Amino acid sequence: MRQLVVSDFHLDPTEPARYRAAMASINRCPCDQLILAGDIFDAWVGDDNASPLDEEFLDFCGNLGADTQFVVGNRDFLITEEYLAQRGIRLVEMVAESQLVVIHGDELCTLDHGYQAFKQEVRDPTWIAEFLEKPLGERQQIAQGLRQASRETQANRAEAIGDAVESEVNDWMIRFDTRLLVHGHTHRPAIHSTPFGLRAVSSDWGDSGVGVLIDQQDAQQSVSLIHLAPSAMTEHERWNRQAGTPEWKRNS
Ligand SMILES: [Mn+2]
Repeated sequence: MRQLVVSDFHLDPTEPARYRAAMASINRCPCDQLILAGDIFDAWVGDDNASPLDEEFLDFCGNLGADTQFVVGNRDFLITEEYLAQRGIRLVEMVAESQLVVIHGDELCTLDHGYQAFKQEVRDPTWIAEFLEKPLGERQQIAQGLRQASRETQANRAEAIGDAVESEVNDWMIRFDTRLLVHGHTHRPAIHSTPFGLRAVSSDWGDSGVGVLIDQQDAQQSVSLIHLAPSAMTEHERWNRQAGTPEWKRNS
């Protein structure tokens, strides 16, 4: 069983070439299951605003392997379960399997107080219902304002504020009793060895990016960083663990 986790494409219909690059890149890494870990789209102001490119990309993902899953990010949390189901994709809050937990990753960035307060506000069902009732043009305008504000905040804040907080990582691994936590959001691809297991982070994307590949064989689990581009796939780092043992070993 090979599961590929990718995130943070930040796709935007004004850049059609990036959709093609994303699909060609994903095609480079055959897998049994694709997990889209959030911020696939740079903005999602309602399913009624989906572009033909958005639909083509989602149809492609939904037709890959079995049970493609979509974990929402902070940019595309308004995408709906019904809309994704029509494209063969299952919307999930997170992937929580015994051997693997996948989240978008913003949950771990608890030093980013401004963002966490904003998240609480916009995830409120009343806020969502009111927002979706607004005309499309107004929703697009609001989203554009929020993106601009987010760019300015990110440019002006300390590096550490946008990263995962170690104690949160530990808490998540203990809470889900997992040895492998995978996420995106921070745009800092790496595999970190932590006291409770591995934390693997996927990248954001330009024409290429870094995904996380989890390979589950009978008695062994492996995880690696996979650099994916339309023309090539390169494995960067691989860790293995024997079933029933807590310890990960780095192989390459
Ligand atoms: Mn994000």
